[in-house]
Amino acid sequence: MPKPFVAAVAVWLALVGFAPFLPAQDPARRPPNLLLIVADDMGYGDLSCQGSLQIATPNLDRLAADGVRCTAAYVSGPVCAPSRAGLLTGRHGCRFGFEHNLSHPEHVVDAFAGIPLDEPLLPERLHELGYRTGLVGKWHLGASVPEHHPLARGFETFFGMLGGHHGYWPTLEQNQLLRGHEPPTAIRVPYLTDWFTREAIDFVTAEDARPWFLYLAYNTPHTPLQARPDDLAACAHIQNEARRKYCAMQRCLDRAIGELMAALAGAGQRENTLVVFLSDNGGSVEASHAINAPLRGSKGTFLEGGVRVPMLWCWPGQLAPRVYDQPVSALDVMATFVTAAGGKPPTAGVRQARAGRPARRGPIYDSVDLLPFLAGRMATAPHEALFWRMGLRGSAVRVGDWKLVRPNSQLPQLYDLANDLGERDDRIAAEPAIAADLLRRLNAWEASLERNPIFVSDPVWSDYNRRLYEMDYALTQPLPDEPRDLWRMPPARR
Ligand SMILES: [Ca+2]
Repeated sequence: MPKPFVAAVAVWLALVGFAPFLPAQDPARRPPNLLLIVADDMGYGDLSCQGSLQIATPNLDRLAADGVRCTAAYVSGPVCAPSRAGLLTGRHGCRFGFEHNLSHPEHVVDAFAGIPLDEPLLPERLHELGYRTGLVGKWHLGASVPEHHPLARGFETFFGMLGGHHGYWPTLEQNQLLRGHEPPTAIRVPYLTDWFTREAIDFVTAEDARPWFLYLAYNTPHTPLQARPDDLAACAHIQNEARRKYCAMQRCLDRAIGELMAALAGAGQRENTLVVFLSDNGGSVEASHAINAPLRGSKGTFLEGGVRVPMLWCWPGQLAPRVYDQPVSALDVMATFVTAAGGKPPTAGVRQARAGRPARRGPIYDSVDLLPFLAGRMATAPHEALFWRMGLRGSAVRVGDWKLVRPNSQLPQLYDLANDLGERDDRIAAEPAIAADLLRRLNAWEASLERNPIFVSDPVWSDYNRRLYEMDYALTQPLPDEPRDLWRMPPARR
């Protein structure tokens, strides 16, 4: 059959609405499916490919072995909501006032308790590029006005919860789950991690010719610590009860991801799907007994254990397996996905024109397309500097191997990550010029932010945060049957 005729028929079929029945496009030209899997509060050291001796994660290890494992991947916030706000916009949440964990005190204007509505989200960008877009799991990016709902922000389908946490054994009487805007009418799968996986499998195997983007935002292994009995039994050797539950939840998550990957392969989509896996912030050492070893710190701090997370990129045939050590950011997911989808993301670091604002006062993006770096076509570092701030907790900056941490509860600290990954040797007195340069950069970055925080979290977190910095951390992996309590927290001062 002559090619022009085939093309004409294809155009005609598309015009009259038969696009779903078109034969599969050439895989080399069809944009990839994009699967973004986010774990919640997972410790840097809680995968076996990251050194865990207590938790076997064969399925995540396989993604790592078949793809790129980033050892210096950062999130833009040390807690859930600001990290996710950066992830889905490609902009540091501080730039648009979203720098604390989402709360909605009485005096806050409803529309301020979420991502400002003039910030386009990744699913909106991908939807415009012809993608089918879905969210399964945790939203936590605003629910106080209808315009904050995931279905109003670029997702065609949503199953999950609008808030920041959820019990793992939902009942019809007790759950905060929604399918779209409606509560579920049946408990489809008893354990929530498995239910989300079931929904994700349905999404990725649905009959639809369009490429898809799925944001699979598990709340696992965030508290409450509630595990399946079979996973608990498999972790019976772990002596601390909280740690045992956490490890069991982690075991379940790994198995779930294996099931999802098998479904993807069964649908013939594995080769044409770019999978990214990361945690939204560091492990919560106090609440969950997560392990961030060899990093010091916890969720909530700007120490490495708070903001450096496991991150895996897997795209068979496009990304050769390797370990990548340059600093990268979850902020980069936006530009990487939009570019892979055939779009053009805003250039990082350059003010953009936006309706109602002159370009000189327009938004700055922080998102860099990582594929040339991860594929080895570019050898330079994707970022010159990385910044963090939560007004009530402090701020930090990393340039090269140097990192300045400015917790509100303590004096500034300077660490040489090349020689001191555990951040135990404060070099601020020995290296005043480096400290001054980093402080200058941090101040300049703060001066570039467009807004003050549009809401703040409860001040009670400030004292909690002090204790997180004063806590003793285990910087080595616990043995499988470790008997010591590695998770002691200093007392509150009140
Ligand atoms: Ca989290």
